[in-house]
Order: sequence, then C-alpha cells, then structure tokens
Amino acid sequence: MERPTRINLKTDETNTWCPGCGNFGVLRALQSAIVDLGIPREQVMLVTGIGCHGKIYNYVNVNGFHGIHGRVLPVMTGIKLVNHDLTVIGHAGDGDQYDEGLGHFPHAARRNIDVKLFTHNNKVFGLTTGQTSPTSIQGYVSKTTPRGVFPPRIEPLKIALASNASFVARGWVGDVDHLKELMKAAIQHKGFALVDILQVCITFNRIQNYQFYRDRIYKLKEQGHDSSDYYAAMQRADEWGDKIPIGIFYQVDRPIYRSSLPQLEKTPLIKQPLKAVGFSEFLQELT
Ligand SMILES: Cc1ncc(C[n+]2csc(CCOP(=O)(O)OP(=O)(O)O)c2C)c(N)n1
Ligand code: SF4
Ligand SMILES: [Mg+2]
Repeated sequence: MERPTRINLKTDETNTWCPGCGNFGVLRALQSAIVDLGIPREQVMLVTGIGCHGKIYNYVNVNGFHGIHGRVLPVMTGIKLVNHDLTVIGHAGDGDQYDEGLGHFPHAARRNIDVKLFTHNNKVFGLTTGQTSPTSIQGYVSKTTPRGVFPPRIEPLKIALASNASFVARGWVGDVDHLKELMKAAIQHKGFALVDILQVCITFNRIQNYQFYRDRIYKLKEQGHDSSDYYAAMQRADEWGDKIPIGIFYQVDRPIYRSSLPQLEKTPLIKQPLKAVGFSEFLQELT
C-alpha cells in the first residue's frame, strides 16, 4: 500500500468554504496527522455529517461516507465493527452531533467504540446560514433568535466525561500543529476518542472569532494538568470565560466494545465466511 503524502491526500475538488474559514485549519491538521502516522489511504475511512464541516469529505483522498445529518456515529460504529483494520474518523458539526445527533454521543462514548470523532464546533449552523446550535453562547443573536439565545449552552466535553469516554480533548484551528498532535493521539488511542475543535465561522459567528480565542486560549499541558485525573478534567471542562483550555483533558485505558463480543473479538465480520452465517435458514425462519 502507498504511503500517504501531502500530495496524494489532495483531491481535484474545488474548495467552497468561505476564505478564512476555520475548516481549512482542520483540513490541514487532518492531512498532516495522516501523513505523520503513515496510515495508508486505503485504510482510512472518513465519515461526515451534513454541514460546512461535511465538505471535508470532498477534499481528502481517502475512503469516505458522506452520511445524513446527525448520524456520523452510527455509521462509524457499523463500519468499525465490520472491518477492524480501518482507521475510522468522523467529522461532525456542533449542530450535526450535539443537536440532531446528540442521542448517539453518550452511547458511543460509554461503549468505547474504537472510532475517532472530530467535531467542528463553530457554535452555529454554518451551512444553513447561521442559526443557533446547542453550543451557541447565551445572548448570541441570529435570524432565529433576534433577541439572543435564551438557554445556556451545553458543553460537549462534560457530556463526554459524564458518559465515561476514554479520550476527551479540545483543540482549536488557530494552532494547527497542536490540533494535529491531538488528532494523532486520538487516532492512536484504543477506544472512543473525541476531539472537539473550536472552529471559527468567520461569516456567521462574529463573536467567537480568531481574536476571541487568541485572547483566551491556554494549553493544559503547560499548566501541569494530569489527564488521568477525572475530576480535574471535569473542572477544566467547566472553564469557559476569560480562560479557555485546550489539550487532552482525560485519557484512560479500558476495554473496547468489540472485546465483549465473542463473535467479533478475533475475526471481523468482513473476514467471516458467508456460509457460516446460515442466511437461507434465517430467511426460512422468517417466512
Ligand atoms: C435530517 C436533516 N435535518 C436538518 C437538515 C438541515 N441542515 C443541514 S446542515 C444543518 C446544520 C449544520 O450545522 P452544523 O452541524 O453545526 O454544521 P456547520 O455547517 O456549522 O459545519 C441543518 C440543520 C438536514 N439537512 N437534514
Ligand atoms: S459559513 Fe462559516 S463554517 Fe461555513 S464555510 Fe463559511 S465560514 Fe466556514
Ligand atoms: Mg456548526
């Protein structure tokens, strides 16, 4: 299999993100992470949701599944259980994953499905022109909330931690090298890994812009954070104000989901002979 390079990971598709969109940083970090880890293109499966983030599917020359809105996690779960050899990476939006797709999130985390979820958290529905999402800040004014968002936002990192996720991290698009390292750590982690990415939507979110984050962001590593300390992780995940932490909040080793399934543990479905399934008998039982 061919080694991935910055050249062969590119596609011929015209990029339609707005100039200056934070998604360009996510794309660069992802391509560099795949190159650094040397994962053959044939072994990467990119699953995306619906939204501006989902277009990343068009710009990375690997296997892909552009799913339906909110369903990145169930699609990734199916793919990984069928073919253990694939590195299954999902790109979802904050609307996509934390609104329409929220129900799938705690369950994938607690089951420790061995997939990597990278969310482009720009705190708006970008593609549909800037409506609020569950991570929009209180008071955010949009076409659908002319008087500002009333309810408080949800914090995805806290939901992930409360659901026993085994890898919980946050990056941001203004530091592509740091984001790349987080993606690499997530890909190398055995189990469910979330990297929530603070992604700037320059067109519709005029509040959480590059300067907003530059003024607030600090790195957990530089503050001596212990990523094996669950309660310290929860405390850091609750920080959102003058200071916003990025880095690995929490990481723990625990068995992955398929290790609890004797029928999948050793041999993935894709390698099991079809005749062992007894499909005709099964159909006869139903008729
Ligand atoms: C089932 C379904 N519901 C609603 C929509 C309309 N829709 C398309 S994208 C989107 C939200 C996108 O926001 P987000 O997931 O945050 O992605 P972004 O565009 O910000 O990257 C919505 C509601 C849809 N396409 N399908
Ligand atoms: S609308 Fe926002 S998220 Fe979508 S491409 Fe433009 S800047 Fe990026
Ligand atoms: Mg969004």
